[in-house]
Amino acid sequence: MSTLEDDIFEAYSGKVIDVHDDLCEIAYPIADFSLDIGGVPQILSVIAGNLFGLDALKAVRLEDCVFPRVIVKEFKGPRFGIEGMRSVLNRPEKPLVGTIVKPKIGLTPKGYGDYIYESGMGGLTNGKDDETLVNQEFCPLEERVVAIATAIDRVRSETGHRIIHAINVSTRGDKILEVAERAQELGASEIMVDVLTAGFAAVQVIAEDPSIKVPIHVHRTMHAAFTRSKEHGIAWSVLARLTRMCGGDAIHIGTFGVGKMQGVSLEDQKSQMACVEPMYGMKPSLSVCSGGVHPALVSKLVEIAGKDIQIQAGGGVAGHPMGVRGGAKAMAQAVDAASSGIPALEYAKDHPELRLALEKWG
Ligand code: CAP
Ligand code: MG
Repeated sequence: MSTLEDDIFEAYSGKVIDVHDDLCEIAYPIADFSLDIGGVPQILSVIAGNLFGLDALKAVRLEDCVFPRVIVKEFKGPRFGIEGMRSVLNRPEKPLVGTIVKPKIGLTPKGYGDYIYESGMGGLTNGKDDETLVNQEFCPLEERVVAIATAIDRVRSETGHRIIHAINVSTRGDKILEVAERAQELGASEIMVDVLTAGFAAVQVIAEDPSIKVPIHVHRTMHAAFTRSKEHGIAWSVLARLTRMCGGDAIHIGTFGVGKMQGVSLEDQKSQMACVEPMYGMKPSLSVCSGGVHPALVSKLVEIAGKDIQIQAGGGVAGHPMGVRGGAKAMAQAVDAASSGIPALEYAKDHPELRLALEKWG
């Protein structure tokens, strides 16, 4: 005869569904989750909580997770997603191509605005703050937003070309929405959140607030503390999927081992899938490939990841022998070549900026 404790255990405990080699599949009853008050923090406490510290386990890694409709429908997901970002930028097919403003910290708002102006004139579609920059004295957020918005307007009025820039608003939870609203009011065309340091709720509160009308770019600074070890931790695909559910329009997924950051192609492919896989009608997020990228790596990235990505280069733009505009042109040319299936070396014959970039980095 089963006791009350047995019944509770049966109803609420996770069940091992399958074990193959050292991989174990576990299913949790839906009753374990508290979605209205709780959400992602509570989901993570169930599926990725104390087990990482259990004395009895030498190491354990959460490799992947699948959520049923009943959980997914509690989340709104991205408002723009891939199609929405493409439509904002009037760029229907080619990969988006962006920069991270370097030096990553230290530029004044004026220097920053000039950088974005040059990037836009060179043909980039996206700029973003570095994760380390928010509201330092040398580059206050409000002044920076205005300088960047002015630069973006100048590019648009002089050439018709569109570029947006993500302003990093990562801060304490009770202030982040206010900061995002203020940034938008002053002209921010995209908002950036560092999801692991600011929290999933930080992305969600901005994405779901009706006053915010611009896309959200999600950086993953600190992720390697969870993801780098293949023995212990959490795969980025799990956290990327949750970020998409919380409303991230563009999410960093790595460079498939091509750039400077430690990365494994298969892991990054899983993360890209988490951004785009069918999810009960939820919009797909745009995968952002960043970290040590330069024009010579673009064709490889497009070959692996396809065109529905945002390719970014910070040093790979600023380090160009012809300066930021030359670097921006070289990146944009590399993306044009890759999108048309033309080898970069051949395309470079008629494009001096790309030629110089390939000479430097190729
Ligand atoms: C890239 C970057 C990003 C990395 C992080 C940087 O700059 O802005 O933080 O992309 O990696 O500061 O390093 P560079 P990931 O283009 O100059 O390398 O996207 O994998 O989280
Ligand atoms: Mg950075």
